[in-house]
Amino acid sequence: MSAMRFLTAGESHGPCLTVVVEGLPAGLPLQAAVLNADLVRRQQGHGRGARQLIERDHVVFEAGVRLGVTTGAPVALRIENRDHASWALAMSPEPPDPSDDARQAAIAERTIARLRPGHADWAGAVKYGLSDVRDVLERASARETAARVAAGAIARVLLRALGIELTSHVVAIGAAALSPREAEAVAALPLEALRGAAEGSPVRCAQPEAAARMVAAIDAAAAAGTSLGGVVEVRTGPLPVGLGSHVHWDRRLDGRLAQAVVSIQALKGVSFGDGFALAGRTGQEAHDEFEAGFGRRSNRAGGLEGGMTNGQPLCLQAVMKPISTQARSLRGADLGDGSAVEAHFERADTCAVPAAAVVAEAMVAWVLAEACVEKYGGDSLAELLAHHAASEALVGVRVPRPAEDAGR
Ligand code: EPS
Repeated sequence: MSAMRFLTAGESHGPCLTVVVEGLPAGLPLQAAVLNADLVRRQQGHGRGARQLIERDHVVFEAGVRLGVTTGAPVALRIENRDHASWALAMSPEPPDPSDDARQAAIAERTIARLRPGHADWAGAVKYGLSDVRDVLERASARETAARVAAGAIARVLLRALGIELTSHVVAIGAAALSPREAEAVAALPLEALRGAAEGSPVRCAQPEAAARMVAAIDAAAAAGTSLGGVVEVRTGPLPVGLGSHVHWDRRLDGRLAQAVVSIQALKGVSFGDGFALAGRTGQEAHDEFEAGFGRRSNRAGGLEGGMTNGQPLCLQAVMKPISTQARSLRGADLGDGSAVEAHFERADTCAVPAAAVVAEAMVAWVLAEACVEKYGGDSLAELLAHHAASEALVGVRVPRPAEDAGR
């Protein structure tokens, strides 16, 4: 069992999202306001739909936090779905009541049979034997990413205590991408400056000219009744050496990060450092040469070698596909008889790439915090920090081999 874990529950239009976080050290300062700041960041971004005008995401702690700090018990929290007020009849856990006309009409109005290509609709309905696609959509929805961001915000508090910072920004939306020159300028920004530039942008892009092109691309897609995906990047400050491990497939940190990030709704791929561009280079051009004192001349590896952090900043990119729910519907199929119909459309985002950057940042924070708790251990924050300090003091100290001992 991993040192820390979190579970989420909740439907997009149910009463709330619920998060249970287990394995946190006691004594970690946790305040709703700190988590809420990340929830607000996730709700931002040009191209979001009308739903974000309804929601005011904020957490309510239900367990595990007392007087501003964790107690070591599981932390439970809730994020209200304000939109539930309009869905209470159709989303009720109570069985349908044929004598209640209003409720029957509300359920019928929310029932979905027209399958959307690209969504979980078809496979989910077949897998679980469901006759209403609503039961798939409600849980497959990216609304669940609000819960992930809350868990990631807790992870960030733990990382901060260890002196680890991270942020995210948008590299491309549709065909509007950072030019090579712009990408170079962004890569040269220190983490704080990158954070500031991304936070100030309507699309979390650190280059204003590229951001303007992205906004125009989103507007054009909205006018055309379609949607856009893109590429996001998560970057950290320097990390301790040796998070993760080379010794087994499921301990490799690159694999664990990839799983966590690709599990985000609509994210399709992940790369580290120079990523896919490495394929076209020679070995001379692909690696990060050492300087005297273990420094590096470059960070093409993105901070990971052999499935472990190497002390350089982590740099991860992820691609998001265009959202499958679109005003100009694709050809779908009827769940009942397979006949060709227009795919179902309901209110959706034109582009949620800026939000996906914040969610990817949360998942990366989670995996890094989990790896830190695993490496350093400790039931309280004080213990974890003491173990971390002891471990840092040992960097560069090697275990003597028996032969060396014998020779002494
Ligand atoms: C989503 C559909 C939309 C998005 C939702 C994800 O929901 P609705 O149908 O209620 O407008 O707004 O995202 C969120 C609610 C959110 O907070 O991110 C989907 O089908 O994935």
